[in-house]
Amino acid sequence: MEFILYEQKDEYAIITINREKALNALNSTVLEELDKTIDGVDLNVVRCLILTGAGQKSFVAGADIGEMSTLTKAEGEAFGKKGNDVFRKLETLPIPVIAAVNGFALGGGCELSMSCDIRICSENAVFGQPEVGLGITPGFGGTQRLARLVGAGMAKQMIYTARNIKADEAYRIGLVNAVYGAEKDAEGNVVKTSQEVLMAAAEKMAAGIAKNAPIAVRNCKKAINEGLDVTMDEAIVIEEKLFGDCFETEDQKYGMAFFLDKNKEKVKEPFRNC
Ligand code: DAK
Repeated sequence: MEFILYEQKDEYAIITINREKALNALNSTVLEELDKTIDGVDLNVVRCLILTGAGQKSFVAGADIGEMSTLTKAEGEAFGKKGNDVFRKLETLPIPVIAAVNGFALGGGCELSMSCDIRICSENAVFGQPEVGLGITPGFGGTQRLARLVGAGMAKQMIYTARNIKADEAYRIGLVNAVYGAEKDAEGNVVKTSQEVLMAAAEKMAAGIAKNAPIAVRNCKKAINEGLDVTMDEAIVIEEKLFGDCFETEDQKYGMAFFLDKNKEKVKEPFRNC
């Protein structure tokens, strides 16, 4: 792969968009490689994914403006479909995906982070949908996912004004769950950069998710995603079915038996994905 790094660490894995010279902007090759990488994730082993960008400066600074600038209407549509398909694949992937946003998340970069289940960021992160300043609308689901995440009013403001927001504001409006700063010693020297602190937090969260019963976690993702698209009455039925689906699994039997077991000396065994 030219632009994607993939590292599997026990039961979670890290996908890094590695096109640092262009601030990890998404061209066709990046999108194709990302698609192939997601297809290659071994879902029998990997229980959580982290998605990040290479370098200290940028998660993804958007779709590649150079490549887009000469597209015809038909090519623009094809490019949009390529992006939308891979973003939707991430969103509906059975396992959770954490976006670790280390810098610019603009346009397609903000949209990519929003197709992940959870967003956390470093203190230098910048989010925005600058498309109307380029003469286009957000094309990778930005108008839809941003409105669902932060509400229509705030999404409209961000999209119509094309104004970028910093990490603290992204946190305040609920676009990210946490912001991580650099770790400093008593003299104020940086011991760990904000990106290192961010990645450590992302890995800790991924490992924590991976420790939980995999079928239950997957069913939670499905229930939340599918439930948000339907009425509450329908959503509750979706939840009921996925709740019922957990019963008779080895993990449900073991998880409950462990809780009921009064022998507190016992160490909880890992869930086995069955
Ligand atoms: N595309 C291509 N190259 C980019 C890029 C991008 N989005 N962003 C940065 N780069 C490149 C720069 O051209 C520069 O390359 P060299 O000149 O060194 O060769 C290098 O990365 C470093 O960037 P800067 O020199 O500009 O770095 P600064 O620190 O000065 O500024 C910046 C950083 C992030 C503020 C600035 O680079 C910037 O404003 N970048 C563009 C951000 C942006 O507007 N992003 C949104 C793109 S629009 C569609 C589907 C989806 C979309 C559209 C259509 N369809 C359905 C068809 C999505 C659209 C977008 O994402």
